[in-house]
Amino acid sequence: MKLTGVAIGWAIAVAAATTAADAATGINVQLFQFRPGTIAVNAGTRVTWTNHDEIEHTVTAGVPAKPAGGFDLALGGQGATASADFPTPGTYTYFCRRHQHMRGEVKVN
Ligand SMILES: [Cu+2]
Repeated sequence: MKLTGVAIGWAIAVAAATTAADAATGINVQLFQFRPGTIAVNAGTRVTWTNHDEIEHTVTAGVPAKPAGGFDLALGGQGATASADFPTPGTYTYFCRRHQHMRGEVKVN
């Protein structure tokens, strides 16, 4: 009984640590929005998008009139994830090719 309690406590601690890491470098795609819309990370960070919608989205560098070509990630449905590395400081705008009102920004320091 006591051992079970210890195991559960450990599992919760690991889950909390994982959530904190994801909050710093993760973006949720939900209800046709990138959340948060702007994220600030340090150079060299890998940013991961997670799709919570049942339909497909993309994470495409640039703006609809002028795709930047740096990345074009498919988020194939609910639960799909995709990542991009940001080695160079700058401001990187992105959008969804399927729903061009969906916009986001990664600020790399
Ligand atoms: Cu979309």
